[in-house]
Amino acid sequence: MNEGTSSTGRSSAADGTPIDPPASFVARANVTDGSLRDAFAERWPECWDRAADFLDWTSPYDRVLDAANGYDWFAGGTLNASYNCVDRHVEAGRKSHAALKWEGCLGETRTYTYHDLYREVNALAAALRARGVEAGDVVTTYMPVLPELPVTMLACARLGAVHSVVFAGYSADALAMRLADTGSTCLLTCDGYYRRGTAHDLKRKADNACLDVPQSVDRLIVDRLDDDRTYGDNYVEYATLVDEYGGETVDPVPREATDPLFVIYTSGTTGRPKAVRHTTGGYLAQVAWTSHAVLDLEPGDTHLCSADVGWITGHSYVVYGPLALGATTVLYEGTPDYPERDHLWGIVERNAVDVFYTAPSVIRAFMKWGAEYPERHDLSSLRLLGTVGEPVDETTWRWYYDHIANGECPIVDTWWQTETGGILVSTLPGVDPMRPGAAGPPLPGVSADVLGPRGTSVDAGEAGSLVLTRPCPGMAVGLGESTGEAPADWRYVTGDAAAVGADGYIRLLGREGNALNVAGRRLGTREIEAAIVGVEGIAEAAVVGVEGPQRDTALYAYVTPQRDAGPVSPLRERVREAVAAAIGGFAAPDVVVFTPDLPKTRSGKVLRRHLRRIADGEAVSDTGSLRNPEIVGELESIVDSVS
Ligand code: 6R9
Repeated sequence: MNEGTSSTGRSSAADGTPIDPPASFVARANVTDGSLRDAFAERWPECWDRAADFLDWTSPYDRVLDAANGYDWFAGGTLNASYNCVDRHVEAGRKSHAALKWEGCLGETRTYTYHDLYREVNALAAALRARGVEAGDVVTTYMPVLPELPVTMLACARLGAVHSVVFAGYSADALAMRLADTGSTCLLTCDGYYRRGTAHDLKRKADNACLDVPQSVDRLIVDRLDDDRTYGDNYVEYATLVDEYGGETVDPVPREATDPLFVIYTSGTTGRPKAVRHTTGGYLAQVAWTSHAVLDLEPGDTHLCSADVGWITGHSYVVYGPLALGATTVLYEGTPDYPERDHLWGIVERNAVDVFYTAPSVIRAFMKWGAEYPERHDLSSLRLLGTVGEPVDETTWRWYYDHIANGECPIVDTWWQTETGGILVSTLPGVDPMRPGAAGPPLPGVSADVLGPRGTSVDAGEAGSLVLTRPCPGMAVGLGESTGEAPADWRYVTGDAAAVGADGYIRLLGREGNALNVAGRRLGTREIEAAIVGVEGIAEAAVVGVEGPQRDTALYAYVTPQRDAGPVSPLRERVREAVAAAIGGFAAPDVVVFTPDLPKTRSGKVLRRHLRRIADGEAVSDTGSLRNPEIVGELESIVDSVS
């Protein structure tokens, strides 16, 4: 199926030359105006009204950007996100169109039309209101990818409550920290979930987390496992409430554009995750606009974003972006290779998916398993493919283009962060040529620069630090800073290393500081280290990410046991368990290296770049600044023997 069927220049990029978007795509793309970047630049910041136009406002905003009071986008305007994602599509006569399609881990399917979604969001909002939830309150969710999760997010938005979605892979401790930090007094969770066909308990983790927080928490529970378990007095069943309040409607509460829509925690540079707050107007405008301009979604399209709703990618491009535009969003609960390695492609075929958005690590896994799995399926419904979360190496890009795009769909390599809310760097798929390995130019209205150590722009092609030089509507509250006159001197240091080519395309080179991206998930090395040094018998730990040949990242933990700790082999498991307990199993290090010492400067700073090189098998030459240079040779031989 994939051989010789296309004349769209499948192999033309072998030498790094750009690939034009296929003409068949351009002919029907949402954005085909090549002068859009210039047009936005001339009218900045007013240009962002184009994004706001994708929303229905209860009352119009006074100004696109008010820099006097921090950075208030669409100040004075009011709107409701639930109205924008649900009601207006029902009112426009699209009530019988599918809003959500869900595929469960056991092969179950559920479809919610926009009308079904309207009913359930209203019923749950009525139930939450009756339980005391008001505008501004924080409601926490802790569940896997079930339809009840977006329903809850939208029910919160309807009331003006702020949601805090906690990824179900996080541990009880991680949930407790988030509950305590927001002071949230309402939690929606589920009894458990299936992974690779096996049931896992979630309620026990939720119970433990609630025991660990000062406030009392009202708990609602979804029955996912459908077993005989009873939940006890602390829980009310989601289904019972939705039944009881079925048929009730709740008027969407108008929110200021600058009011928070949700809070999400992400790894920062410290040992503790940080709370990132996103606004109702600016965030929703940015995700709706980028879903239109970059993901090319239209009402009636079916979109599959493989991210878990618990991450920002799921918030923006499983839930808010596609639903704001009236598209159909496909949620899948499982893993790409269960029950078989063609599982995702089966979902694409069964749902005639138009746009597919995933992480490079997922594509690399498919590449390893082989082209026979996608070849089992008719993928001809696909129109556009996207990647996010990590750099894509050229080999992976080309495999995606040849075997999934069949040379007929453009690929957008989209760069953005939890903090930016939506995509900021990408090609416009109907306008810009693709350059495998480079994400693309900044989107219209977005300004970025790559700075060297002295804070000045580096030459084309040189590596430096990626800095955003203008704020965007989707950015988190309080992001960046102004050194002089705002917004002209506004800067946000992204923490990513990058280089810009003479063509203006940004090539991402990886994280600079203590945050890592492993399989598309953001992890803080400081958080992992904090968990490891909590293990009895361990004195010190340093965690680094090491890039593999295809730009996938492996986690190495260098661990120094206390002198009297005894044999180290039992410690290895304890290290992994401690990380699983503090954060979640997905954050456990791939390699644990025990060492009598860590390479340190005279002032006692651990030199992580040496540790990275050692893990990479590269020679460390610049040991001059070390207090203990002899440890380098020792570590090289230890790593040699464990990895
Ligand atoms: C959306 C998301 C953000 C970090 C970011 C960068 C990396 C994201 C990328 C990319 C290269 C891309 N990243 N997109 N690197 N190319 N297209 O992933 O948010 O979890 O906060 O991670 O992911 O390092 O700084 P988040």
